[in-house]
Amino acid sequence: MRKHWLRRALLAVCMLFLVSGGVALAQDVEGNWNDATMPAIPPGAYHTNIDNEDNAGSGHPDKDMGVGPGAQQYICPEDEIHPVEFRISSPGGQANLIIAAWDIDDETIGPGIPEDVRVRFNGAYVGNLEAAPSESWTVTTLPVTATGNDLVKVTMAGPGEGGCFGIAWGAVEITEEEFVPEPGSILLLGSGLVGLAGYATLRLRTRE
Ligand SMILES: [Ca+2]
Ligand SMILES: [Ca+2]
Ligand SMILES: [Ca+2]
Repeated sequence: MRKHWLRRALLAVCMLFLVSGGVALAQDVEGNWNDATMPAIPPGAYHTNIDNEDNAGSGHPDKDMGVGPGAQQYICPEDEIHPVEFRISSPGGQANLIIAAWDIDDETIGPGIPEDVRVRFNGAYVGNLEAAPSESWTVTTLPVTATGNDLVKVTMAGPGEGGCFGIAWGAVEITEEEFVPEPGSILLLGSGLVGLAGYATLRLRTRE
C-alpha cells in the first residue's frame, strides 16, 4: 500500500517536471504558434508564413502575421499594425488564395454573428475569412487571378471592440497558368503564316 503511494508521488513529480519543462520550452520559441494543430501549407503552393509588407506598402514587414521572429500572432482592429497585409510571389494565373487563420469567432456578440474579417486581393474585395468556434483554426479558399506579385490585405471590420484574430500563412495555388507567348514564338508563328500565304499564292498562280 505504501509502495503504491510512493510510486504515485514519484509519477506526479515527474509529470510536474515534464509539464513545466514543456511550458518553459514553448515560451522560449518566439514567433511560433504554440499549437500543433496549425494547418499545413498545401504542397506545391506559392506561399509566405513570414511577413513582408506593412500598412504603408513600403515592402518592410510590420510583423502582423506568420511565424517569423517577433511576429505578433494576435491582431486586433485597434492595433497600430492592423490590418494584416503580406505579398505572395507566384508565376500568376487563375488561382486559389488560401489563408490559415486563428480565432475567427463564429459567435462573438451573439448566436450566429461571426467576426467580420474581410480579404482584399490587390485592393479588390474577394471574400471573408471563414469563422469557427473560438480559439480554433480555419482555412479559407478564395478564387483569385494572380498577377505574380500580389498583395493580400486582411481587415477586421466587426463586430467591434474585443475582436482579435491571427494569420499563420497565406498561399496561392495556381489552377491555370497564364498563357504569355514568348516574342520568339510569335515571330516564328508569323513567319510561318507569311510563308504559307506565299506558298498558297504561288500555287494559285501556277494553276492559272
Ligand atoms: Ca499591417
Ligand atoms: Ca504585414
Ligand atoms: Ca477572435
